[in-house]
Amino acid sequence: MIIKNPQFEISAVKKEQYPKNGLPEIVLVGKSNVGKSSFINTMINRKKLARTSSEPGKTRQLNFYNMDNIFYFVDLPGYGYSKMSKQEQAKVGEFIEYYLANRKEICLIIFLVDIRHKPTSNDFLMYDYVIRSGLPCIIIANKSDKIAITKVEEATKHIQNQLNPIGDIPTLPFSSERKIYSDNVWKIIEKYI
Ligand SMILES: Nc1nc2c(ncn2[C@@H]2O[C@H](COP(=O)(O)OP(=O)(O)O)[C@@H](O)[C@H]2O)c(=O)[nH]1
Ligand SMILES: [Mg+2]
Repeated sequence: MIIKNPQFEISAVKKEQYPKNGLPEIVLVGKSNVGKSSFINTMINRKKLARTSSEPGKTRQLNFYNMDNIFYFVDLPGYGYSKMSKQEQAKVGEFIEYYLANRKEICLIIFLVDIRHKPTSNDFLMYDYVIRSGLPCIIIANKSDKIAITKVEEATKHIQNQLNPIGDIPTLPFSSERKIYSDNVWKIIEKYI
């Protein structure tokens, strides 16, 4: 899919501000710095439509990016930000859980982890919320440019084995530096919209 006119629509801090047009939403979930904003930019070939700096203060902010009035990418606050207090982190977790459980427009959750590392305890916790929400989900093993290209398939499989040993959740490599992975992700996204 080629998005012609991607637009940042709103940073919503309360649910009254969420879009009311009923377009399907594809939600990016992952810890701070894993590459959620970069993922959006790479998928639409823009350098900085989605802001890639983490703003740990804005724990309840959802950024809605309108993709040609076909769907939204929704950039969620990252969890596990090291400078956040335990209390703040718990609040982010609750907020994300509430949004996932109640927002009818969500058609797919894109769960990002770092291909180089074992998922963190926060990753496992958040993955659990995602699965319990019952919503369709895919796992993205991001930053795959950081490992040798010949290791990517094996490392992706390894991430899947850790999070989803049954193997029923599609798990794909991705990199904001290497464009080659976007097409496969687009194919999946198109199916869910
Ligand atoms: N090498 C590499 N760096 C990445 C990739 N994706 C994101 N980054 C970098 O990781 C940092 C955090 O990215 P960002 O998109 O802001 O993460 P977010 O907090 O999850 O939204 C930035 O410095 C990005 O340039 C990737 O696929 N490969
Ligand atoms: Mg971000």
